[in-house]
Amino acid sequence: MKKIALILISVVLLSSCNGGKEDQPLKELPKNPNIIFIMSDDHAYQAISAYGSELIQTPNIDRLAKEGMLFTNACVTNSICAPSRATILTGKHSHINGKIDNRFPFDTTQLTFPQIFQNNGYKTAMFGKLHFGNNPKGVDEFVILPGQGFYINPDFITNRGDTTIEGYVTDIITDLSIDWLKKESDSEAPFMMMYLHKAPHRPWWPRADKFKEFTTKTFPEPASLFDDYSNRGTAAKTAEMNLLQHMMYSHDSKIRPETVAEMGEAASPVVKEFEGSFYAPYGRATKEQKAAYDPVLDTINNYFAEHWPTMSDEEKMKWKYQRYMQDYLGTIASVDDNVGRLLDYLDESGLAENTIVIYTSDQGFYLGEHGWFDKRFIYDESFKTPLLVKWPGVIKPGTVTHEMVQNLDFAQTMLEAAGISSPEDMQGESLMPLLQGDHKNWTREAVYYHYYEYPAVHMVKRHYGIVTKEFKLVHFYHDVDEWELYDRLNDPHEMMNVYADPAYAETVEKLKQELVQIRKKYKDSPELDQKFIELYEGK
Ligand code: SGN
Ligand code: CA
Repeated sequence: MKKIALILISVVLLSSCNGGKEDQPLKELPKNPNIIFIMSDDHAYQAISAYGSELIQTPNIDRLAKEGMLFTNACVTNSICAPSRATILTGKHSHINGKIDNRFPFDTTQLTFPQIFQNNGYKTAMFGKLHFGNNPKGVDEFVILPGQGFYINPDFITNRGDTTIEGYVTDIITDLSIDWLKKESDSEAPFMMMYLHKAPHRPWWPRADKFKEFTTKTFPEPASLFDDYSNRGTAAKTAEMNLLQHMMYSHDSKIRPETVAEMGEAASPVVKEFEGSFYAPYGRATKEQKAAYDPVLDTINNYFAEHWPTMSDEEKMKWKYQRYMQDYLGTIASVDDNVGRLLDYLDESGLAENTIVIYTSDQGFYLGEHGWFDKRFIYDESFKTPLLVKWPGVIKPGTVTHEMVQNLDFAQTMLEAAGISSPEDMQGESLMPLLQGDHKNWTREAVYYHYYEYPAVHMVKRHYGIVTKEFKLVHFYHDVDEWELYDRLNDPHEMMNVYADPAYAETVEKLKQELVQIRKKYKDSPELDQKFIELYEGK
């Protein structure tokens, strides 16, 4: 608690334009800035110390906040991987770019922002996880993971064919990125590089040394770990992302299938799980790599075999939460180290001075809040996403902004920063006024959200909503017809749906009208909702 208070005080002291609408005189922008767009996969803001995390220190990611701007209300349009990436690439909502979920193909005839950079004389590259397609457009060079990719000795798709690289995925993606920067440093042209981590995506396999280090740690539990979803709707109650019920012992908590089998009848519900998948990541390791994981796996497995048969549900939940955090955060420790490596290279090479560095995630994630893992919901932990931006000479160091910004805005922001005009049909807003401290030119009051992937893994029902700094109005329109309203200022953990509370009747009325307007503005409609349901059902 004390740590958070100190961080917040220092952040407030450092930031003069925090909420206060004082404008700085606008400086002339540096010409042809380089851009490094860093995105990790499923990195919750609750796991970044610049956001006041009680779980982990991320000193390197924090450097971006110290030297630049931290956004406390950055969010996504659709909290799931491939749709988030499609929104970032096209600057359009899912219902317009067509990539509504992880299953539908991405229409590659669409214009994406890297193509625009390339057409305007930028050198471009992409390293790491894209999630879809095998030939991203607009990048001179790419080395990307097929689909989700692997943590250990991953396969890659490149412009020159497929390859497998021995080592740990987060280190490899960084090596590839730094090598490219070194190679490009003689070039006169500016660059736009996408440096995209697989980590901390499930199944969480840290590098062996981090695995060893993090399994000795104990983490504070979130207040809502044992949430019973009372005062919420059907969607929260029927989602399949509860640690106790849906997190898998073998796939997630790293109990060897043999350990589970040894427990015989007592473990029968556990045996029914998707146990074989333990060996999909681990099985890729070499003999030497396995030898580094094995002693830690032995300790975890011995503890499980001894204690699991007599554990209460409460004890199982607590144990699963600790195992989850140890592995999830262990993968993040590598992300932070590697971001540090990249920032050091920029400093040493002199590139830092004219390079914009952006750090974000494809969405947020639940770290046991509401008893959950995964994402998808419009509730804050998955709706919001980390966003930190450093731009020497333009962004005032140590600035914090609470404005509502979205991944929808990224393409237009990067293009404007580079002095390139954006296509008219992009739907975001450039964040340049915020980056430059020019608040009077930032007028957005609300953002729009729409999630589609249902029925599917984790069973989160379709919903759309409008979010302002004060309120969140949500409509679960498929399977059920339920509305939810959250008072973001008085109930920041979203434990109480006040939609039916008469005290909020006027707010509901007003927000419903605004929701109709914002859906119109972004060209979403009941007809499109229906079309996507039918497409999904194969009609
Ligand atoms: C996998 C995960 C799910 C996750 C989806 C989507 N299971 O199916 O837990 O919700 O990806 O994630 S696992 O087999 O990887 O453990 S997304 O980030 O790609 O949208
Ligand atoms: Ca993701």
